[in-house]
Amino acid sequence: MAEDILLYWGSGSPPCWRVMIALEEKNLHGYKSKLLSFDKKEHKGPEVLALNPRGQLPTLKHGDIVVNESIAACMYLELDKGSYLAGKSFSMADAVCFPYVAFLVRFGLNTERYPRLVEYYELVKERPSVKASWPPHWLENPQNQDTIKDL
Ligand SMILES: N[C@@H](CCC(=O)N[C@@H](CS)C(=O)NCC(=O)O)C(=O)O
Repeated sequence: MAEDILLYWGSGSPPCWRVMIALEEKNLHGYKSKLLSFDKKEHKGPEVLALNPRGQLPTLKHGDIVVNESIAACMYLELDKGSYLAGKSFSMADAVCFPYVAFLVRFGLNTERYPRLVEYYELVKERPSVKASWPPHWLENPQNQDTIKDL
């Protein structure tokens, strides 16, 4: 897997750094990387803009999959099937983060573009604690919206 990963990053950027820590912790030492200069505005060059229209770093590319948000990149590196945010067991991290994941799905997250996130969503939404607290008006109207479908 490591050799299929390409990370565009900038020195001293906390979002970049967290992805690099995650890559090391996952023993993906052989990953490819491109260090770009913020001073020279290299993050606004065509190579990055083609992958990340916001022209921000980090940008993580794994094969055809591009992950631009650093926390999403960390999650991408973490999420095996059946994995919660902090490993094989449900933890407070899931309680803190899941409502926002569900919010994204509710408002039309492009499920084809974010398959790992959807796997996580499907896993957690079945938990009794989550079912017991599901927003009542979502139950009344289960139809998801398409506000962010192009994201
Ligand atoms: N929410 C993004 C933030 C990324 C971000 O703000 N990166 C900064 C460097 S720390 C950047 O590329 N700034 C240049 C710009 O916004 O033009 C993430 O976590 O990946």
